[in-house]
Amino acid sequence: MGTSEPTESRSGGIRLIEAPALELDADALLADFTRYFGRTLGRQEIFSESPYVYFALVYTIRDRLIARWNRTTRALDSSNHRRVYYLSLEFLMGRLLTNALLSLGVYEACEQALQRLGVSLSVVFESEHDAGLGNGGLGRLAACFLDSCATLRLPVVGYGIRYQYGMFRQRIEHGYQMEEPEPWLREGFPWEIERLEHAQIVSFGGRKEIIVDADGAERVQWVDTHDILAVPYDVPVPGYRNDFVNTLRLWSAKATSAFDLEEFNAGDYTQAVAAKNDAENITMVLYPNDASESGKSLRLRQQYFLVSASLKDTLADWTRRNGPHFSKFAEQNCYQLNDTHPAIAVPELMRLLVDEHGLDWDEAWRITREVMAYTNHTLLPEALETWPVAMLSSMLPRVMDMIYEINARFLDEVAERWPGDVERLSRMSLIEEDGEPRVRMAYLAIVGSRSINGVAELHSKLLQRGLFRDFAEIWPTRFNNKTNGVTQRRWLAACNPGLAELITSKVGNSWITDLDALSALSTHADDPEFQLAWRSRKLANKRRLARYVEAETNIALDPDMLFDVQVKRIHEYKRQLLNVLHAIHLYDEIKRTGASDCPPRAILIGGKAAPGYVMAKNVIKFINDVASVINSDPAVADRLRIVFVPNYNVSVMETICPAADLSEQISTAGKEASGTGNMKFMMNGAVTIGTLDGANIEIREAVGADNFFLFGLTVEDIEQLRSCYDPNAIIAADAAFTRVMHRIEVEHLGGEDANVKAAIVAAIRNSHDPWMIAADFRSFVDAQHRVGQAFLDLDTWTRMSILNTAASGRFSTDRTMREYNDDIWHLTPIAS
Ligand code: HTP
Repeated sequence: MGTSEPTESRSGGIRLIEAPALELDADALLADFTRYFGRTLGRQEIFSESPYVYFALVYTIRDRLIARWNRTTRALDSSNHRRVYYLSLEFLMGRLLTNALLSLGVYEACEQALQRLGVSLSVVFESEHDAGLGNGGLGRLAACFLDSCATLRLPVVGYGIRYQYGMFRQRIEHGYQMEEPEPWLREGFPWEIERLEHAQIVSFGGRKEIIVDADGAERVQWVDTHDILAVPYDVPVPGYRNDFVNTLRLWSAKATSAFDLEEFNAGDYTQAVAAKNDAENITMVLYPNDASESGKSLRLRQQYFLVSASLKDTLADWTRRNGPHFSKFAEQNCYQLNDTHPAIAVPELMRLLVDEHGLDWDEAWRITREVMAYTNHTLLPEALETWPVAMLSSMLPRVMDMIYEINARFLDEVAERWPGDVERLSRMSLIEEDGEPRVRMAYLAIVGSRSINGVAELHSKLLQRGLFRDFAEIWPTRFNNKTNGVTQRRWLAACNPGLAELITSKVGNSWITDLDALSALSTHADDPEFQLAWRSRKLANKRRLARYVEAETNIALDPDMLFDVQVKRIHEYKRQLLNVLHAIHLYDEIKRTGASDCPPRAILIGGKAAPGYVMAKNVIKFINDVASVINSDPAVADRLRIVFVPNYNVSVMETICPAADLSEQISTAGKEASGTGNMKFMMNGAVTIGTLDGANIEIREAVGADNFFLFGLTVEDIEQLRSCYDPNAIIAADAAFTRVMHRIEVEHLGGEDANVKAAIVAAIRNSHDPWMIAADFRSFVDAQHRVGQAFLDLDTWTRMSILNTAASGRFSTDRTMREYNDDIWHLTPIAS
């Protein structure tokens, strides 16, 4: 038993107090739970679905996390550990409760405690809103990184934005995507702690003024600014059973009281209130664009708001611990930029060091270049951010000065190395000059960083050969690869307890923190008894998914069908359309020949389209229209089903990925930087059908070519074919493809909306189709046929499934984070 007295300690002259330790057994949990439920929340009626049960449980758990959190913070504070700040506009955390229970090791105790009250823990989980502060892969990757860093005891702070509206909720109406706001904070977010004491001011607008300081030196000041208050909300990020808790700090925008007062004094009440709204707008909503830039000035404001508040926060922490001395700053700090979204950190750090902390340019630049590291996530041209110089100059005049100066000095360096190469200068300039001048944020990030990485081997190679070639030529050693991963705590242990328990019974539980341990499963891949158990877990997961799907869509799925799944953002390059063409092909085969050698198949597709992405929304409508024809045709009833799963998000994936037999990763080669859904599926024993793209290549290498269904053109094939690509000839030469097009064009399959149909047909038949759907049709259909044959042989299939899980060790973010740490961060894990 812990003592009931609070303990006192000191840190840098400040008195600290800590509440007595809390026990983790069912009795202690129950006592706290009932106190929170009955007293703090003032509730009596208890039932599993009650949001107050959820709240009381979170408070009970949070208390236990806070004790560990404080200890971690103190350990960090008491020594000058090197730290990493992960700057990201997105953290797609999903739900936090299951993860917290597993990390603390109180899952069973909680279950027991609640059982005594007649409450079911699994129902309580459903009360939690997803923290959907991200679009897709990029944001979820950041969340998995945090989980792994905490588990590895690495001092990494996540800095992000506390959007009031996260990713929109998707509803399907008559086959169309409808977007609804997601006010996930409305009932409160019980995990967070507001830390007003760490609020920062972020400035916009204004003008520059030259002043002469006390030493007679001229300095530039940024004055008459419009100031906004950045208020941090901290979310605990627990490591797995290691009493270590990192921080995710999310900033929320508030009007500054000074600003309000000024307006009030001027007697303009309504203006003051309007200004408050204006300020708070900054963190109102997440931009729902995945892999494309919005170009909106509010988005730039969000980026700068996050960056400025976070840098100021870290500098304040530094000076608090070290005084106003920066000679060791670069040794002890590192900022990892998650894509170019926070790239404005480069000139902002320069501004803060030079203007606010009085460093000279060279010293400030030495520091900046040492502490920044940049991760690129995509080669798609539409995702490469540029901001108009005019917009930056009026919104952030002093930051724009810094960019000009960085550029001038950088171009001098280039000119010195390649004298007279004017072409190269304009190619590499941070400012794109043709048309309206714009700042190239990726180049800014590269010039200001010591490390630049891609997210899978192929992607990193293509970056260095293509997009960033000039930069790789000057600074070859700065470029590196860090293949993405996913955390097995969420994506196997928590979401697939049945399989997790079976795995542990065979190979022990070390895989939870050492995923390579799964490789021991491969020796059991042919064991009939183990295969049977493996299949029974998969079947149970498929039943659970079938129940979910039926509740959401009214479509009944037979769990014995092959569950063929493609869930991800809807994007042309991901080729959901190719998937539908295969579905129509199967339909056509079954109708014409009976296709008696093919297993019954359920094709599940899910994902959100950016609200302004017309073609992606067309694809959703088309999928739904094709599905409604096929699903209502009695001739194929027990053979083929197509489901569009609405509102795909983190929690939905937790039900989907344990139940998948087949994982579709069918992007046009060279377009998907990595993919991470592919890894979640593999870990849960799905077999992949995929192109040689992104991390698929590494997945195939890990599991072996025999356990992966490869199809499609390679990056090189695609480059070659592009100039002579003739989809109409491809269709005409392939009888099956011709029949598929006939079903669409002549029989109007999926053609309820004529405009949608026309757009879809035009895309497939377009000889400039960047995604080359028609080029891969035949090879995809053939590979899918091989999938069907393999699935009919249950033993073969189960073996492949086991081997996929067994080979997934490399795709843990624990490995990814170790690589970041070994090559870029160089952090020392904090001792327990
Ligand atoms: C992307 C890519 C995807 C990656 C993911 C995480 C873009 N973030 N932004 N991501 O589309 O392939 O897996 O790196």
